[in-house]
Amino acid sequence: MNSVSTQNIRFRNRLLKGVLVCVAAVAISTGAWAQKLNQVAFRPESVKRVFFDGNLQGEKFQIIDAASSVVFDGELTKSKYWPCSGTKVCYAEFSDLSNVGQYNLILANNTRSLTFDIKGDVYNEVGKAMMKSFYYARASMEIKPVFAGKYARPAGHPDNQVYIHESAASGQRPAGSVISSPGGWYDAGDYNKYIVNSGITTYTLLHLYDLFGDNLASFKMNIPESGNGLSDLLNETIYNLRWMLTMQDPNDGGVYHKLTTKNFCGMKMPYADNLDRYVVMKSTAATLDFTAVAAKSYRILKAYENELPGLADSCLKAARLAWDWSMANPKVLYRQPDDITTGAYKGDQIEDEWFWASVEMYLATGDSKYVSDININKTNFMLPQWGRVNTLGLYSVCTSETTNSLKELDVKTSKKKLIKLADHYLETYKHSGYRISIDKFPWGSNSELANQGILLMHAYLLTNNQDYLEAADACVGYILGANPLDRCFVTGFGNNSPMSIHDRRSIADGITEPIPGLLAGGPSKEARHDCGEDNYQSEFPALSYVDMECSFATNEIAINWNSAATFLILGLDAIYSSEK
Ligand code: 9MR
Repeated sequence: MNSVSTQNIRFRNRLLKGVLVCVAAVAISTGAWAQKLNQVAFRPESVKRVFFDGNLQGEKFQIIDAASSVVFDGELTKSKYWPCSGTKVCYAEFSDLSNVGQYNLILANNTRSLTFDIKGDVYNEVGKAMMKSFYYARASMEIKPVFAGKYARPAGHPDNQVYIHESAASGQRPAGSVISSPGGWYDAGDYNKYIVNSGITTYTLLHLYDLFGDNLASFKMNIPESGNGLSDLLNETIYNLRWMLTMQDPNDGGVYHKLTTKNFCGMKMPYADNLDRYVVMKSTAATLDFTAVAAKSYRILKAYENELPGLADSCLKAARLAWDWSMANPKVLYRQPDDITTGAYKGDQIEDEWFWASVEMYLATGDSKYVSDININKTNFMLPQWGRVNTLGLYSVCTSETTNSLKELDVKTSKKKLIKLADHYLETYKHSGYRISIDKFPWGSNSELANQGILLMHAYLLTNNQDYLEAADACVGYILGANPLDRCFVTGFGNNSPMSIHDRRSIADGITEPIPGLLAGGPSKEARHDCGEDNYQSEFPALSYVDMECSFATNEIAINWNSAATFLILGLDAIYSSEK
């Protein structure tokens, strides 16, 4: 920490007079050049930056604690243009300041002052709320006041009478016949349930537990299963896993791509949507994603045979059956039937699903037949997203306890590949005006960023290089408010978070505040027709966001997005806690 000189004390005394006035002014300042920072609180170990208008470059700043002592003095960096926002930005950095407390930051010219907190349990608090959001999204179950307070609601979508759609018809299950497929989470702002997206979501949460189980063993979040001896992270994830298992046709092992109404329902509460629901077409992508998740579940849940009798074995059995179906149907691509208009989650390229499933089957069984076609060296690994999943397999390989005995998968090369992918994002982070690893803004850009954070965190775990950890942590700062929109993207946190998310429950429940702990998709230029171009005030991708219910392109929520941010924030919490 910088030392406090006499000169600085004089400087502080001059500025202190203006502190209270400035703090009040800042609270109402929402101008384009207001400071941007994590609006919730920094963790003591976090990278701590406050971003300002580039014209302020080089200005001196001081940080004053609650006892009015100057605890840090520094200088704003040189300003730099960030093409994603079309703005020049500079920042105050005070990462070395690590004592818990409330502080004021004051600029030398006395034009700006702001308060911020450093709090030990802040990541745990936000991460827990983000994980709890999955409980609120449970289908087929009443959400009770004792667990949900004002967000309690009657059960919706029992899904015990689901029709086999024509596209999914088979000998034993002809079109129009009925199956039961209750439970699971609603995908997003809509009430449908999609295996592909459930796949990456469930894996992400299972993998979080896999890596940080010691820290998360006693994780509690007041849900019906709390206190049953298992971490609530597992309890909640298993709610969706059990639904996924019902999506497999036991007659042949194939897995339905989705369970859905024919069209999106109106903006109503779950119990008010009584449209018929169908399972639609078995696809290889869905079946392979299912295989990977079921195999990973087996590995994790076999330690809990007493608490969950038979579940791990059922998962392995289901995984084998799904694998066999995929071998017999290696490239059945999802094609949206003409009478269905809900989310497609389709892709034409499924080598990455094959990679992921192969690796997870190998790790679950030790049988090398599953990886005989794998060539790590020749595989082009991609940042994870629902349609790009090979790096999920790479995570499992690089962090598996059995890693040293893997002969078929070259673990050394696997680690090199992971680090190479992470280096791309680390470089972007280092050179970015906003000190952030994202420079492209697809639909769900906040989740893209959270997945970059997860990748960077893995690189840190493999190398112990603090640069990766810092870049991962910057992703949390951005999500909590250190972004050009001055927006904390998690509902219920910060002083400027989304109030009008595209989420049927939050729209229809008559409660002003949206369900807490939900990550808004974030800026993107991909589908700006949703609210009409005129509502988007900027052509710059990082500013292309609107807090309006109509904005499914930028203000929707989704389980895969929430799981990525949950991993990032709870993972960092675990790393920081264990480094103490
Ligand atoms: O997250 C999905 C995004 O990558 C796609 O570009 C987009 C259009 O196909 O769909 C997004 O997923 C939506 C899904 O199709 C239906 N439920 C809501 C999801 C989030 O918008």
